[in-house]
Amino acid sequence: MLKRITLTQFLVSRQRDKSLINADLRLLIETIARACKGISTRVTKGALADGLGSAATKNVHGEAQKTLDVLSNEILLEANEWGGNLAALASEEMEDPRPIPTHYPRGEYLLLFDPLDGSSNIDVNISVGTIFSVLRCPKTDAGAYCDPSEQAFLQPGRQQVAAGFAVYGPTTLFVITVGDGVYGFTLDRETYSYVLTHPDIKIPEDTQEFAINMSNARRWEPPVKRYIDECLAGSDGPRGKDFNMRWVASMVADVFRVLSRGGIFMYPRDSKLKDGRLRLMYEANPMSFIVEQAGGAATDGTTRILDLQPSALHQRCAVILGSKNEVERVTSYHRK
Ligand code: AFP
Repeated sequence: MLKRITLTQFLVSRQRDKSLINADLRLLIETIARACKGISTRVTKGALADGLGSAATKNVHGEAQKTLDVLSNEILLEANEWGGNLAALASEEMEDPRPIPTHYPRGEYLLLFDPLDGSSNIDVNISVGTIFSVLRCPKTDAGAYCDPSEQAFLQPGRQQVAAGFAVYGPTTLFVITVGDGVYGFTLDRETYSYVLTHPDIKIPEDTQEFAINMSNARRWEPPVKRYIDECLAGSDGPRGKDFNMRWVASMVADVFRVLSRGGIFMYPRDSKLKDGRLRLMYEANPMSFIVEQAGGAATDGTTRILDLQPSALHQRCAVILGSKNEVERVTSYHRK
């Protein structure tokens, strides 16, 4: 039986043997992974823990019910504020970045996350997840860390030093990259440690599977409509092969499927969502870093997502990512 290695052993190897990460970044990733165990436990309890529903409900103690989004956000904030490796945190659930409290030491990294992505699927028992992205806090000319304001976060995705996501599904998976490929870990619920089960994930360059919310079809721009129509035409059409479709409406689940067996995931801009739906800083950027590290591609239709210069923390962008040859085809249609 192949001896499985744990997330900690994997990170120590990246720190000690490859000098790819330092102790602070290793602690950060381990802390996020541990927080995701806590979120996984709450998600898995579901209705048993009154974890569903909106914040308007009351739990058995008559306390104001918090949604899982808010709870997940709090779990990640509390886990990450004391480590001394972060200057600030930013979350989909918080309008402004949260500087590390002054009674804790600050460090060189900026952490961004979507604490519970796909949360509209919670009540219907479909996989959800957590997405995170790590940047370095810029320094002043004097070498001091900049004030971790929103401006400090507005770096293109190619500046990321690490990214990852958890999927709370039939198994709890933790997928990361620190710049030398993509590695997937499964939470062993007997030992409660993450075990490497998907080493060096690679996305097939071709696919016959697309993921898009078809209910938006009437709003798509011509290049997207052309691409999907050609997939739907199948073997009788210009592609000469049949295509399958999947749409979980949880980005973490759709992206993990693309990592596992290829595919193209699309949330394009359209006549209603003129900037797309997904958030650049803590959904598109981390997922694009991961997809590129697995040999795939990620654009907004015309530009590599990791090259987009952000202008606002919560800005949205179009996302077309996955099997390289398909993403390049869609991007070429946008350029014609
Ligand atoms: P929620 O977190 O509001 O459920 O949105 C999930 C998401 O941001 C992303 O995970 C999905 O890919 C996408 O939105 C689903 O969007 P549609 O509901 O429009 O299909």
